[in-house]
Amino acid sequence: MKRLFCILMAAVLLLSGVYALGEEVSRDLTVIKISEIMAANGKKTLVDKNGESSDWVEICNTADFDVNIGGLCLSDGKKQLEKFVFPDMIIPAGGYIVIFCSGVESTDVSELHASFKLSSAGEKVVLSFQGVILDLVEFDQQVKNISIVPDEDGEWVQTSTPTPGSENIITAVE
Ligand SMILES: [Ca+2]
Ligand SMILES: [Ca+2]
Repeated sequence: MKRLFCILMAAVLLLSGVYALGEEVSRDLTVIKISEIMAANGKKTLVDKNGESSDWVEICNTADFDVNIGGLCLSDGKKQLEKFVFPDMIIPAGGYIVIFCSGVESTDVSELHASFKLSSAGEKVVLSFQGVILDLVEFDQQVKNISIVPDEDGEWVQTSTPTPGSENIITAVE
């Protein structure tokens, strides 16, 4: 009887462990936002693994829980939303990731590259999931080595302190 109890307890513990593991990573993609864009990267800020100063987009998990962003899509327009599809990967609570818009796609999570480029003359950045737009930023002519970020009211402004992969800092552009 005691042995049976032990087996039952082990099964309960195992099952609750599995449940907890499954529960840890959210699939609520609405908490993922576009947090920074640099469409005129001039090597001063960030270079990719090929040594190129590819433009980049930063996205942020605004929630206090981890999110698996697999299937989330990034594009430079509304006509074709699924230009880049994120692989299964987790953005920790409050975390940031960078996607290079180099034109040569790579879904290797160590360095993500989208198949499209951003025009420094102005374009859109669109985040979507299964055809539903979750976030969209439209920008006009960009200045070299200056990124754009949302201010506290959600208005997109220039900053002379780009922060790819980390919390934004807004400093005046001279
Ligand atoms: Ca483009
Ligand atoms: Ca940033």
